[in-house]
Amino acid sequence: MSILEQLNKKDPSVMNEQSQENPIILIVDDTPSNLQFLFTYLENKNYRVFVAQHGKQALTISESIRPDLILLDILMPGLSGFEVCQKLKAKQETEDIPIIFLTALSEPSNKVQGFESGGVDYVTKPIAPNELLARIQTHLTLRKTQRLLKERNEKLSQLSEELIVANRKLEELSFSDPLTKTFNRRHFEVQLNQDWNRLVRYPDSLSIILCDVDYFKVYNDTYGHPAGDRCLQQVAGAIVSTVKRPSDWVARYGGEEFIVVLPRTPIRGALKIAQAIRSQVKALEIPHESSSACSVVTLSLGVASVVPTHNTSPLLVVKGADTALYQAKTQGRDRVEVYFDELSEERFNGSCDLQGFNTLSQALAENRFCFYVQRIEPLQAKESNRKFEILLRLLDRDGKRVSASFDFLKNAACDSLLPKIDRWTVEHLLSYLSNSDLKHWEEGALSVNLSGTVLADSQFIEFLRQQLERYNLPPQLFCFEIPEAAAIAHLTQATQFAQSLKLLGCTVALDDFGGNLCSLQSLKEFPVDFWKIDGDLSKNIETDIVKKSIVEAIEKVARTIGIQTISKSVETETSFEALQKLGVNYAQGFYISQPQRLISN
Ligand code: GH3
Ligand code: MG
Repeated sequence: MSILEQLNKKDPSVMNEQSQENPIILIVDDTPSNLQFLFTYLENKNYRVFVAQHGKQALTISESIRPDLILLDILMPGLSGFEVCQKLKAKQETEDIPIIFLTALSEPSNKVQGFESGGVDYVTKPIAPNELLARIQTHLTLRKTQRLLKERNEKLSQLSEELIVANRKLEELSFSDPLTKTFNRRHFEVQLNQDWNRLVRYPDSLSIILCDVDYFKVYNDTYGHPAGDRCLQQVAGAIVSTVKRPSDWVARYGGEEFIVVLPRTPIRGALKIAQAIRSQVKALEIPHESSSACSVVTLSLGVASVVPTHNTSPLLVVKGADTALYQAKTQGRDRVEVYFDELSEERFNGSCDLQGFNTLSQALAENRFCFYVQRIEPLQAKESNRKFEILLRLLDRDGKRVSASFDFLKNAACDSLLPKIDRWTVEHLLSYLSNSDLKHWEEGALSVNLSGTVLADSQFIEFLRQQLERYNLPPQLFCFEIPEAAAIAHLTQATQFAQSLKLLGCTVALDDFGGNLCSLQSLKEFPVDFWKIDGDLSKNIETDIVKKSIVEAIEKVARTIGIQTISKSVETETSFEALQKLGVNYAQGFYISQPQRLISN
């Protein structure tokens, strides 16, 4: 057996005794006595030692056992130590093994050559064992440190890559809508304000297109929610591909509403783009068999344009586009309408506080409403059934009720938002009731407020019928309240609307009745079941002789024509008793009960 075989033939039991942590050293020397001496010396120092007698062997063993350090003789038959070193350094697997040259050559030029070929140190023969040991230990420690550093660097660069990816994701999340990858509602506001401020400086016009998918709710009902999601993605894709300028952008404004913002684009350009978007979406040919507008998915679009100024808010132009969109909807859908009227704060102030408009449209997009319920108490013995009025309240983003001082219905007396609120109310209330015990509610027990704008919504009655059917609820449960002022302003429409509600099986009340005394004459033939007497008439009725006479007159006419009366805002016992004496059928107000939260959603 050669010395090499003898020395490298490790007894497994001996190897196991040696800690696997102990460093491995490979000794390469063509002189057997040198090998034997160094082998014994280093093994006694607890290293795991292997030997090679020439360069080729050294390369083979290095590749298989990957030593932690190599002691390499220079002058050997075949490959010299320098050549072996270069070959080891040229391979990725062995390049970082520290190599200490062992030789009798002591010329400085030999040492330089040794370092140039990749060695880390140089020990001259005859070898002083202590010196060799010190050098071995130093280089092993250095190597260990370098390895740790390398590992840490690798980990660090991996972490920083992960961080970059995570940051990108976070950015995308905070900027974009996950479903359609367009900007989200939050970013829409930030970006719109930025564009607005930039255009104030030029100045130049800014146009907005609001796009709403027609009959999307029934699309979901027909094809399922996942198909609805895919449809929204396709529609978003078509909109994005139509707007080409780098400064143009698209955001998801609500569930199935998109907003296109076109800086430095006047109304004519915006109209062309809106028409192109409408055609592109139609060209997708997404079947929509339940749409009354077309056999494929279509959009209604509203366009508005304005030259931004310091004194105006960007919400003005959104409001204009929303008004135009509303027109597009009411005129049959699948069309583009433009808001041509002047866009000024004064114009909208009377009907809609812009801040309120924004608050409300966001709340709608995020379903931030809840229901309260207030009792309506019978005043006369013959009236036995209790009634309740459903009141809609706005919630902030933390789910807390927005203070009562923010009367969102008055703030947002905007034609374009109120129909959406009416539908939201019907759908969510019916959905809630379908999961509750109907024993609590008697016939006609639940009064639900509708806005005046509902009178112009030709689809509302059909929508209500579908919802009643969907949630399997008896129409007789509901009494819908229509504001008196809207009924007077649109008497013919209001009459038809009330008749349709009654045909469905619901009852109807006129809200705030008597606020305008002319109404008595005009509304006496209006087909409703209840007059809800204006709350102002109940206040101090016990002492105010004029109010008393008005309510008495209303009550008499009502009784004559078979309509029942409900007094609102009854706050004291004395008013309650006075109304009872006057023959009013029901009373509602803080004296009877405070509104209670009905639903938490
Ligand atoms: P209109 O023609 O008047 O616009 O009626 P519409 O049914 O399109 O509008 P409505 O506001 O009554 O209903 C919008 C529907 O959009 C209700 C909601 O379920 C659906 N929707 C909102 N967001 C998503 C969504 O992310 N995915 C899906 N599939 N549907 C959504
Ligand atoms: Mg829609």
